[in-house]
Amino acid sequence: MRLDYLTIFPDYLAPLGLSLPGKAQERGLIEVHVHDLRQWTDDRHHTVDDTPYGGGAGMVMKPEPWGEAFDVLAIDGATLVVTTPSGEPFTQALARDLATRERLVFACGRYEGIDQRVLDHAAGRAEVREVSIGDYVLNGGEVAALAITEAVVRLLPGFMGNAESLTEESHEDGLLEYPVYTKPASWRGLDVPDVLLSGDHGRISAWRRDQAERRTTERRPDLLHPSRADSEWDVVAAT
Ligand code: 6GU
Repeated sequence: MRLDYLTIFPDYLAPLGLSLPGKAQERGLIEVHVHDLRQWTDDRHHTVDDTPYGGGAGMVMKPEPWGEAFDVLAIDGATLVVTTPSGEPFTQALARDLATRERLVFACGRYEGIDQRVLDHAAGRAEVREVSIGDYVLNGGEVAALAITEAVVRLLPGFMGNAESLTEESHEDGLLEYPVYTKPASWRGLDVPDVLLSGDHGRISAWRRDQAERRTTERRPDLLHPSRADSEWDVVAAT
């Protein structure tokens, strides 16, 4: 898989050379290219933003540097991941989908967003996915691109040493993960639940399933009842 990153803060993406993506690069599973968007500006100040048409607060990223970047990088046929708080939610399902692509190009937005024509233009030559990593606002898309990269790269065939840990973890079965324990069996007056020391694999499985369901009910009821997660939108839509 080839990964390109377009950003005005290339240093922000330095962690790509570390830990997980770093290992994947050493193993030849991925090839990483980070690009400073300002190299595709032509004015003395390397301007990448301008005031919004129609007025309003903040600045908008200008289309021209993006267009130059897309041409030079020949994004045709790639999947363009645009990180933005107004994107579709990033999920494990989307991570699995992106892990099947040969080339991902990340466009990391800053300021109030990227001129819409950049996305409309790119849609004619690449698959454009505007993606958000959660309902909160970051200053820019770089940290989101790192998070998406890590979730995708660890799914690449041949990456993980232990394929079982991929299927057993949170979200792969639609539930949060059960609590885990290791030695010692007693620590600071706190004991590991007896069932885990019982050696009875049937009881252990049942206990873990129950714990996962309790946790999910408590912390993420939306995962168990997706339609109820929409109900607050029904109120908004009705007004
Ligand atoms: Cl992808 N970008 C920014 N700037 N903020 C976010 C985000 C992305 N996802 C959640 N908040």
